[in-house]
Amino acid sequence: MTTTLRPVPAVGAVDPFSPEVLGDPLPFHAALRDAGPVVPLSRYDGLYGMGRHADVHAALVDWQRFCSGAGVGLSNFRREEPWRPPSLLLETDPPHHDAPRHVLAPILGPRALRRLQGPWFAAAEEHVEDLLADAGPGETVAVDAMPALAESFPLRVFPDAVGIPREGREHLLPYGDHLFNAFGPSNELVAKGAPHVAEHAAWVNAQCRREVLSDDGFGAAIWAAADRGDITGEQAPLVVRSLLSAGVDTTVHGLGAVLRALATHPDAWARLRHDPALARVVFDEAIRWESPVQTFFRTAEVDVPVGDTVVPEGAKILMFLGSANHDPRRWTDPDRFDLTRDPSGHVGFGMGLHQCVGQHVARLEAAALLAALAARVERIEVAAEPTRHLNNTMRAFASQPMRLHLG
Ligand code: HEM
Ligand code: OVM
Repeated sequence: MTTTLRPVPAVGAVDPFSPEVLGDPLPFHAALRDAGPVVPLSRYDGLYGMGRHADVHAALVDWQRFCSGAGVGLSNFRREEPWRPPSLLLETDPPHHDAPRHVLAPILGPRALRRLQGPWFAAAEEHVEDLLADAGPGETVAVDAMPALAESFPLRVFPDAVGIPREGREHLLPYGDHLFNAFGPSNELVAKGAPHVAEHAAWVNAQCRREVLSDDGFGAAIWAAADRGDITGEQAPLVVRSLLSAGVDTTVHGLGAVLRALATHPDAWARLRHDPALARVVFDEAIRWESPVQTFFRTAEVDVPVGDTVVPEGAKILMFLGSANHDPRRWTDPDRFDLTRDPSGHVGFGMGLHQCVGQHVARLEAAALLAALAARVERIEVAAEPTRHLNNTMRAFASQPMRLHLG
């Protein structure tokens, strides 16, 4: 038998979780896509990476061969102890995935969310009024859009909708930040969060108990499903935990993305102001463009041939969602934020069985906040370059100084 030793392309030797790549991922993504449909990433033992849209899409819908049950981070749960009990949604395969997904999907679906539309649009108006205080038409208000809008608005509406108490909500963002770091390798970003995880996790876990939750939120609806026998009483708190894990930081940086897009594309802001129904396309194109969730891993259930490579059974494969969303093989002028394109088919919310079950919640938050801003703000101007917050999984902002010109 002859074995062909193919040289690892140079890009394969780069650490995708280094501060350099996390801070500026597009050049790495381009090299990865050009190196082939699947590329060994030699910095991590036995790891492969996929960066082209067609291959990432195909792998995400092929849950039989690219499984999630061994974890969707670098760590293989079949060999290593997970840092927390695995998610019943994200980190499972059928048949275990089925019941939790069937329970959660209608609770977060468009029909159920209609109840929140009025209250969230009103909350967004109040939020923007508070921010603009008594500034009038023609005046300008300087804000850092991250704390003032992207963080504070989701934190104002989402925990209430889940039904958790006010006390202790400051644990939510650091818990999510650590969780999303922990999908990556145990580098300095993980080490920085480690001393405080236990505290944050203990608080988050305590909020998942039925006695703690209000009787009209997503949390109560999950417990009602346990009463009906659709999931067990042991599963219910872990399903609530999925909301508190996946529902906060993601929307913060999703809103950060859309605010960045609108501040740097005044024509898009003008179009949105004239046609508020554009909010949905604006948000989805911003999710494609920025891809706030950059990566998730899968594990090969069997030997999987991809191009002229065989990904061996048990190997981890890193799916570069952000790269797929910028693949010129799929998108025209992919790095451009462009409202005239149809962003559907982007993988910023994933694809297939695990596609984001909370995406309607994220879209409603964005629609509410953008409508409230559009009603008062004529022009958004970048006041200074944004600063990044590095995370092993998320493309995140620390700050976005802006000037809001009131109309
Ligand atoms: C799954 C992104 C908001 C809850 C996912 C996945 C992605 C994603 C990429 C797929 C993971 C995979 O395939 O392994 C995002 C982004 C968001 C967002 C970019 C905001 C802009 C939310 C919100 C919630 C949520 C608001 C909760 C209300 C979940 C859950 C899953 C998930 C529970 C796992 C679903 C499953 O495995 O069946 N999300 N998400 N997400 N998301 Fe989101
Ligand atoms: C979960 C979970 C956690 C993080 C992310 C996510 C993006 C889901 O605990 O189910 O989806």
